[in-house]
Amino acid sequence: MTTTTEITQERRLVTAIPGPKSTQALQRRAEAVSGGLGLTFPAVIERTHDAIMVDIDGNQIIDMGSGIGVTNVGNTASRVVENVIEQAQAFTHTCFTVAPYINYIEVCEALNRLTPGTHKKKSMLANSGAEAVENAIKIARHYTKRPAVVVFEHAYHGRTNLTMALNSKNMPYNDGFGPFAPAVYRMPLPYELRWIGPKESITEDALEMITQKIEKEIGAKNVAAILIEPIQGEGGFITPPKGFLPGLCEYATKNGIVFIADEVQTGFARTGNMFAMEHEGVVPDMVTTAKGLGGGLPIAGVTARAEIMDSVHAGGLGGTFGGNPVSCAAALGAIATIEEEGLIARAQHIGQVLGDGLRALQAKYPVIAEVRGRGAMLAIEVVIPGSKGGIEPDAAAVAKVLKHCTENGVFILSAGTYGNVIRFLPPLVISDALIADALAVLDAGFATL
Ligand code: PLZ
Repeated sequence: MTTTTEITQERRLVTAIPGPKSTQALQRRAEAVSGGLGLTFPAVIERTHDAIMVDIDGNQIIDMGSGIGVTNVGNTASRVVENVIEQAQAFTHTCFTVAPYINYIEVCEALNRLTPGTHKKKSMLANSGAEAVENAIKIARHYTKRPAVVVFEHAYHGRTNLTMALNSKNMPYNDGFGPFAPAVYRMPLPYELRWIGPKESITEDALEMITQKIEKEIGAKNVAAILIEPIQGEGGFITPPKGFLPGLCEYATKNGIVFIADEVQTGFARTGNMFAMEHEGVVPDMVTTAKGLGGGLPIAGVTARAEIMDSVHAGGLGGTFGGNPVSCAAALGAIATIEEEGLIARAQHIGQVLGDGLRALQAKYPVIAEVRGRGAMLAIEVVIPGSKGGIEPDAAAVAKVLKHCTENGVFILSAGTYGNVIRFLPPLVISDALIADALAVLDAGFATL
């Protein structure tokens, strides 16, 4: 078998998608795997490198999703792979709270250094984004001795019981899985395209509405945490208007509320900064990370002001696998790749190249109402032109365009509360040529509508 680094960075179809081998494997999947799991791309993957995935039929597929914003450093990035092999040969597990090891400490040091703010920080590690968010809320409640948590419309935070309570979308995440955890309050989000009030004063009006609701419906002194994604991921890359995140952070600080940034999808160079809160100079009290941190291996982090993290008694936080040494080795490889390969600048470059391409499509196809996002986290929202307000969501059109992309070997994800958003999360090492090729396929997809 060829090594992954020998995979040429080009799209190449040798069968239909799915090909015969994938079709057979997907039949086995249907027999063996729970029907509760979704399927976005119907091809079974065998090898990957940088921005190309190769399926078991030998098709080379352009990766515009990075496993939902995980392989920011590229698929099978060399520093990640080498670190994983070396660590697996040394040892694979002790449980950090039983017998510690150095790379867990090094990942915490890196998170403390890289997350926004120069104050004294401390971290803990977990296995998934949802687990990081659960821990963040546990810690914020313990520190403030307050119960309430404030979240936002269109938010997504995970699939565990507490994080389902934080989600804003019923189908498919929450439906039939309740009852959910209490003391969660959902606030309006300034979603510019769909905001009913005047757009000129959206930031001020949204902040006024939210702070009033907090005061009247909960009481600020009962709020442990305000939790927000700086750009909403599953919600459709909704990017709050300028001044909103700083205003919210300021309100939290004034009221002794822990301001938590869920940077699970936005973190690790994705948006053209190491963390998305940096775009407006916001310094959250606490940051949750996962996805891009591990460069493909499961790991998550909670990083916060030292006094918040240390407010918990010893033994109050933990878990068997959290910060597994192999995942920590991968994380150190991913972080080194971001810093040594200049991937923050690459994300900004992708934002320009891909953004220009998407804006050109918007000019050509009136169904594209908006191009939004930052850096290499961009999305387009698809609507029915001439519908009520001109913004009626068109999820069927998105499904049709993405079907075309799939059949032509380009993997692209949808998103959005209304399922009408196409989101782009390419590995940050993707070449301009592959971006251009993916855009051409997308263009042809829109032409089929
Ligand atoms: N917070 C902001 O984006 C995960 C979900 C995929 P886990 N988003 C992808 C799916 O269908 O389950 C996410 C996120 C933000 C938290 C999470 C949860 O991260 O690692 O999936 O638990």
